[in-house]
Amino acid sequence: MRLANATLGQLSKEVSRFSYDRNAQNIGIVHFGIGAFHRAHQAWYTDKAMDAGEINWAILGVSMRSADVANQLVPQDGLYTLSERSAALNKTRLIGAVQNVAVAVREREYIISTLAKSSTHIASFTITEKGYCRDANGSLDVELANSASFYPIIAAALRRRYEARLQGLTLMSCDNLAQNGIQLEKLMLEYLFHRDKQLADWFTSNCTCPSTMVDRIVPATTDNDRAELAAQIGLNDFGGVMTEPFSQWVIEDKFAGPRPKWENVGADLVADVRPYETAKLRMLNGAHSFLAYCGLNRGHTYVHEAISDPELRESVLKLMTLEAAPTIKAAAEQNLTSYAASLMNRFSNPALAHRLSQIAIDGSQKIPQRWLETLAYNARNGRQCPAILVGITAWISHLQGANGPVDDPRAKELKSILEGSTDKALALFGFQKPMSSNWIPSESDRAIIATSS
Ligand code: NAI
Ligand code: CS2
Repeated sequence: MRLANATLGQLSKEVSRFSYDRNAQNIGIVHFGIGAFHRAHQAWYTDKAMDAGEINWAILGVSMRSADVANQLVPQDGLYTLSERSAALNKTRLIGAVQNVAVAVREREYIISTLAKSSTHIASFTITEKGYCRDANGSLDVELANSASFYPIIAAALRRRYEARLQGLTLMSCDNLAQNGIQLEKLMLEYLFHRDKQLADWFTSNCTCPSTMVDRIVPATTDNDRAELAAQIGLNDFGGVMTEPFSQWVIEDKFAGPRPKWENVGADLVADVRPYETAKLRMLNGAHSFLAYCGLNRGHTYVHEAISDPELRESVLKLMTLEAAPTIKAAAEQNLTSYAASLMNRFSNPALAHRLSQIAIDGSQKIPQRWLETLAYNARNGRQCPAILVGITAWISHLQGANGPVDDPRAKELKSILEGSTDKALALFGFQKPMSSNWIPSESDRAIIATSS
């Protein structure tokens, strides 16, 4: 039997559940990219906020590329479960925050009209780094944006809100981009200048794009996960997500209108997100990408396997503490040494089957903010980054097919450039610094490189 409103009586009593009345909740948020992460992070916070008394913050999820998640959740009345897993924990909660899921290619008008309602205040995004349609210089690729992106949908909804003299929208990126709100605002304005100049001024004065730092490790759910989950909860849940106990959400407090009181359920509303996002992107995500490319090259499948490889472990610690941490202007309450130690523990979680191949996807969209910012900062200060250089070597062998087909929007471009020249490849990202001229790999670097080439 499948999880749905009608079968909740069969759901195991071990599964914790919300107590608010879903039928009394209007949609207040339209979320683009309703993948695993949104369901395990923002929707989880919003579910808790509604359980704490917030009203009219139900979520309409939008899938831009396929009907998969709609097929998972719509027959389940939007219901799914979230399982927090570690060596000592397996805790499952029923989530009711997602009211419906729409597929952009066939429900465009429904999505636009929902965004244009006075009761909708926030459009949020987890559409992957490539979903923002940026070119190599970080500007909008207008042709790509006009093809199958969220930009035309948002522009059409903003036009209706403008003509109806409604309040503007808050556009909130929850993707792993540096200064994600600033980038989204810049790109949205570039689109409006092309598409609807008059609206550009209204957008600037009436809409906001807060930056966020989002952190929760959420591997793609596998069929095996779903089978284990069914046995555990007593129903089939095709939309279930698996994650770690840890979660963090730091949000710039800059909203065009109302928002849920996420601060009452564990999120942090701050004036400046930068210290948190820089630490997270350069330390956690920088280490993740290192483990992905070097771990795959050394025959590992999962993060927890790669982090227990002594040579990789040593290099990851160096990358986080000696290369990334010195580039971060930490906030008073941040302790980057204990942050690195906590990351090592999180990476070691044996209950999360986090595939290195999932992290290896879209490296061209990830490496700039995860490694190149660190590299450039240290190069300006006369310091080397041997661990990152080892990572780049492994990434290059990945791009040349060492681990099978390469899933990256710029795979062809990079592969054609890769005649063994690291600098040429990095120049693609506008990264011109000479970086490997006098680098002498250490013994353990050489060991890792040997398995990477
Ligand atoms: P997912 O694969 O489950 O979902 C990706 C979503 O993005 C899907 O809805 C897909 O349709 C959409 N998408 C993919 N390419 C797109 C494009 N070119 N244009 C528009 N939409 C597109 O992945 P997941 O786990 O939900 O992660 C999504 C994003 O969330 C990541 O790329 C990252 O930026 C962020 N994130 C993920 C975390 C995780 O551990 N999974 C943790 C922190 C952030
Ligand atoms: C991972 C991230 O797939 C990847 O690129 O590095 O999704 C990572 O799991 C999250 O940023 C953790 O918060």
